[in-house]
Amino acid sequence: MIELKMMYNDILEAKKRNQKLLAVLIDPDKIDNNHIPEFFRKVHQSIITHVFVGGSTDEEKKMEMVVKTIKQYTKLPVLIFPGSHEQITEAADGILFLSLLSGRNPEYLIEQQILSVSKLMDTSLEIIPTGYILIDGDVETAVQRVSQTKPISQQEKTVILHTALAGQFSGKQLIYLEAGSGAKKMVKPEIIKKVAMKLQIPLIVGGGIKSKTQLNEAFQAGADLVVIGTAFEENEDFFNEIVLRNES
Ligand code: 1GP
Repeated sequence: MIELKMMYNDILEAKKRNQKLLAVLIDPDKIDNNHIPEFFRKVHQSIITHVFVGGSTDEEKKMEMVVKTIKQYTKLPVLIFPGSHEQITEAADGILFLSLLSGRNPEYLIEQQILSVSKLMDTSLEIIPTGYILIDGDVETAVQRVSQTKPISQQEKTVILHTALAGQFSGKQLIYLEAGSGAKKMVKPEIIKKVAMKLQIPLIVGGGIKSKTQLNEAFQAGADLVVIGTAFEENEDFFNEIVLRNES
């Protein structure tokens, strides 16, 4: 079978054109299915380009239902961002196939990946190998609790850079610098810049980004795609604030 990597190619093309991408992260545990149509009306009025769905946990097993509903209301690419293999659903367009490179827990480096193969081997989901790097956002995040790994301190800039490059050299197609959902501090722009200057593959940045100024800082520092979840959950008017691109 010839593998068509359409979504990944679009991300690469956007990077070449320096066109910045923005994903809304939807946590199936936190969204009410009935609210999805209204939520997407706002998404479509904003500069959102991608929809990520997932969370560290999916306690009510709502992932598939939420993704199916989202697919009814948007043509934006929907990628799952799973906290475990149990969250994988074919209803999405693709999956960020994550390895938690900042941690030393084999469960999230390879075990969950092996457990997901029975669902993924015959799937039409586009699989995008992603190096996931948890960085200290000044609060204990769900990723930290669930994965039982420690984030890398924002002081350890060289370790962060080398972890990202080790991911690229191992064949990851994306690197995700993650301060964790609800982080008090986003990944510092100087860290984003240091990684972006050396990395050749697209760079995703997320966690704790709550204002248009922070969003622009992340983009200017070199993030190709920014992920925002909590700020939209807490205030959907934020979609209006980010309608226009180059305004701070
Ligand atoms: C979490 O990076 C995402 O995986 C988004 O974080 O919820 O803090 O925006 P926030």
